[in-house]
Amino acid sequence: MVGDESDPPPTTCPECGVGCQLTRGPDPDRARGRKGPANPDGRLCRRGATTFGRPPEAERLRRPRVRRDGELTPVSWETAMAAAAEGLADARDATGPDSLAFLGAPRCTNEENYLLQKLARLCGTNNVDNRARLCHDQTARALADRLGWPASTNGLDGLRSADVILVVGANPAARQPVAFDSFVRPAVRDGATLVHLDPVGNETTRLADVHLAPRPGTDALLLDHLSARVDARGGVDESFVADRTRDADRYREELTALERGDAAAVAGVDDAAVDRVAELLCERDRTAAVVGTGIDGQPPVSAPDALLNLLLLTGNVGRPGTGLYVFRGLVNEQGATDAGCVPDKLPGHVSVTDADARERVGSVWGVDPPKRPGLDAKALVGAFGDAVRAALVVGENPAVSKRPDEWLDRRLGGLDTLVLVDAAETATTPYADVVLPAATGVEKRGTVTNLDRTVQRVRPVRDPPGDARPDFEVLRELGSRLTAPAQFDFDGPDEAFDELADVSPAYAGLSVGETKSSRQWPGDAGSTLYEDGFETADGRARFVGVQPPVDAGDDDGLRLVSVGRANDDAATRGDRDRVRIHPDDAAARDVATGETVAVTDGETVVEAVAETTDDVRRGTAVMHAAIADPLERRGDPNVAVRPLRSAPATQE
Ligand SMILES: Nc1nc2c(c(=O)[nH]1)N[C@H]1C(S)=C(S)[C@@H](COP(=O)(O)OP(=O)(O)OC[C@H]3O[C@@H](n4cnc5c(=O)[nH]c(N)nc54)[C@H](O)[C@@H]3O)O[C@H]1N2
Ligand SMILES: Nc1nc2c(c(=O)[nH]1)N[C@H]1C(S)=C(S)[C@@H](COP(=O)(O)OP(=O)(O)OC[C@H]3O[C@@H](n4cnc5c(=O)[nH]c(N)nc54)[C@H](O)[C@@H]3O)O[C@H]1N2
Ligand code: SF4
Ligand SMILES: [Mo]
Repeated sequence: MVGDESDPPPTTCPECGVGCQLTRGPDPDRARGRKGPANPDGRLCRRGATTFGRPPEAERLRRPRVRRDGELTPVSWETAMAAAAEGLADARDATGPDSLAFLGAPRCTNEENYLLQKLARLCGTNNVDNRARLCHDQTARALADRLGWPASTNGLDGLRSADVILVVGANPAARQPVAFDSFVRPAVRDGATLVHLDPVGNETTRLADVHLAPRPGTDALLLDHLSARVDARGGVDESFVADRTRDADRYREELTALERGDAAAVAGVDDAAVDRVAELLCERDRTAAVVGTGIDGQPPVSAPDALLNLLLLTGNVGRPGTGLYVFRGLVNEQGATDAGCVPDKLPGHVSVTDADARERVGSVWGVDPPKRPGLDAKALVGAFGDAVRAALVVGENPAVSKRPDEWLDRRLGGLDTLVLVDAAETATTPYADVVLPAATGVEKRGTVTNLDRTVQRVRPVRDPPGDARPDFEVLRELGSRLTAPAQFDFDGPDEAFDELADVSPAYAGLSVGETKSSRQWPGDAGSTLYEDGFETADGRARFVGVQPPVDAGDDDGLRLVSVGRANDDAATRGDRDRVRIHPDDAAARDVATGETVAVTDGETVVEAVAETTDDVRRGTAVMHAAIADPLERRGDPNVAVRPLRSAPATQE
């Protein structure tokens, strides 16, 4: 039971990776902001203020259910847990540990994530992942491989002392609004220059001094081009490059081979504007970069690597006011990875192939974790019904996907056992064999780690509805049923955190006491990482080569850009239902603002309301992920937009 004290202690907003502090106010439906490291003014955004209503009370799951004769039937916790454990154990015994999949949980605490991956590994598999991670995968990999840690290099407060802030493929003004308003906006007010690099103008662009709108997918080329300009202008920080990096010579040789002007033409940006940004980078002392989902996921090209090259070339890593910020999405996306919910990494980002690391973890766990990396979230769902026979899904909704419905139906329906732990009914529930009702982030205890590595307390500010329980309890119970009970004999989250800090190099020495309510990892560094050296074998950061050439795309079609997330329950209809195109493209297609149009990849047709706007670069069509998803299934980035009135009648 949660006490009724008039000023309850604060908890961390469960809605996004910024990690604002909040508490219950006099109005039970509205959260009240409390000062914290990420919201120093105690501010909340609309989404945070309304978190108590998410998911809506009426949609909350209250009872455990088990499928009987085809129907999900309410049962006791004991019956549900027995069924869940039996389903997972049966698959493991019949087809081996790698026939299990563990998916989740960026919505869950560090302690819950720690338990989830420990459960997977003590069951004998590294098949544990979460899909939110994959949206920032290239950025995280670039950071980990080249600097040391897959996380923002600096604390949010560092943005206040930046001279130039480069926002790439992100819309923090709308998606991480309190971080934007508390750190970016004041920096700009004090004279910092905001450069927005995005094919679409959005809320963030409104504050920007320069907007570079490259063709989607050409960022790496544009960023390499910027580096070439900086080098040509003499803007390279030669002593930083000489003392702290390696492989710069080869990179700079490749830069000189880039054709002037050509790169700008392929990226479709004004060459003079590129020059202006290069000049800024040369003249100003401190540049920080903020990235979102828009520059990730374009293999074989890695735009984050090109961005990191640019920052290293200009000496913009390892000092306050510089660095690379990964503006993560979900509340504990950073912490889920840190805690080891990754198929190839143990807690603290050490490789499962590292024998010493396995042994160190094994000495605490009683057995060594498996050495073969598991499958990632995408591959796991792809193996459902084949190699994977049973899955535990904690706070994820894999039925929302870019894959065709029939494919998903076959995958999700092909499992022998699907155990779902969620706070609400989702599109995945109809496939579940066991459904366990979860408490949400405002109803449980533990810690979460935000987008600048700050570990903060989560405290229950109300009771969960019905029989819903914190994921921690569910995972502890499953762990003791499926593995050595002593390994899951935790008193509560604090004991699990201590074990996490014990086995994890990142968290080593970190403790988050009741009084000291936030700490940044790694425990021995300040908020700025790499001031004295990089966490690499030789302490230096490596340059990688100029990225391979990109295909600028087909000039006849419109290149589809999807923004937002399919699962954003806060998106307004106006946001969700429209397609935005440039006025010239609209005129060429005889499309007017406000009219209903068909957007098609040649196979799937999606109806949307047209909006013509200069915010969108020529040759692109911008849609919300909620309706754009079906158009992305074929992997062809081009779509046609035509007025519905001239669409051919469907055949009878
Ligand atoms: N209100 C609200 N806030 C949220 C969420 C929510 O559901 N609602 N979800 C949270 C989550 S989970 C996430 S992951 C974050 C997402 O946060 P963001 O990543 O900031 O989300 P988007 O608004 O989709 O911004 C992506 C940007 O990338 C741009 N882009 C697309 N392709 C390219 C390209 O090739 N190059 C470049 N440079 N840019 C490109 C798009 O035009 C778009 O402006 O938001 C978080 N915040
Ligand atoms: N096709 C497609 N795929 C996408 C995206 C897209 O736009 N389209 N977006 C990508 C992005 S950016 C993200 S972040 C992911 C998001 O994908 P998911 O994480 O799968 O989706 P969400 O709807 O954000 O959250 C899943 C569930 O968590 C539950 N939940 C909330 N709090 C708790 C809790 O404390 N415990 C438990 N057990 N459950 C809880 C909610 O009820 C919700 O049903 O999807 C990625 N994949
Ligand atoms: S910015 Fe994010 S963490 Fe802060 S109140 Fe808004 S949703 Fe919550
Ligand atoms: Mo996300």
